[in-house]
Amino acid sequence: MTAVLLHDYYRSSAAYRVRIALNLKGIEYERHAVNLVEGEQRDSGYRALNPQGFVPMLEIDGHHLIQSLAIIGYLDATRPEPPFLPSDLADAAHVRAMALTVACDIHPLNNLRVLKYLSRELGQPEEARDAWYRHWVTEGLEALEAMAHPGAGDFLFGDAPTLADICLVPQLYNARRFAVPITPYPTLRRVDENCSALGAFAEAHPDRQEAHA
Ligand SMILES: N[C@@H](CCC(=O)N[C@@H](CS)C(=O)NCC(=O)O)C(=O)O
Repeated sequence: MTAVLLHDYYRSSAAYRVRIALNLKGIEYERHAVNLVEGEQRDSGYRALNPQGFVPMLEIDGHHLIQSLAIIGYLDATRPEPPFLPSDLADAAHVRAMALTVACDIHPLNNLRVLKYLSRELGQPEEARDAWYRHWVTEGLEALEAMAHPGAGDFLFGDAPTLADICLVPQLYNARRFAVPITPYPTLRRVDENCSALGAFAEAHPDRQEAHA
């Protein structure tokens, strides 16, 4: 069988999601580090396969897959165990809503290229850029804490990790990295701790990646 190859960057939270998903499914993979700081994502060879020039990109089953949630959806559809969504459709919609709160409403406002645009093109000082970052993370995490509260068990929904946890853990890693307080979110912190106790999450952590690139 052809090797599974993940194009990623150790600190990319979108790539971190895919590392967790691959580990939870027990899929062995190799890593190709794309150094975002050095602009390797803009190389023409890479962009020919991924026109957005982002990580992650996953080579699997003869495909080049992009967009972390699309990749994770493919993994869940082709390798159903353990499932990333509950079987009840309304519960699954709730788990997806929590995942999308992170992936669509927090992360896109705060990733590197957006922060760079604020500084370079819009001439915003560092304090304004940091305030922007904190504002959107805080607003998103507050909502997520409220969404999680009724259905959370050991994880954001029930007692097994789902797509929502796969998105939560990298986002909290980012929040800590940029010194956004997370003490107001007891459910999110407890779930994050439970996730981190699992090998699949722990081994996906940026500090555990061999090449820090
Ligand atoms: N929605 C995309 C987001 C991917 C994304 O923003 N990746 C960032 C790293 S977290 C990236 O590659 N940035 C490269 C750049 O800004 O040039 C996904 O979920 O895969």
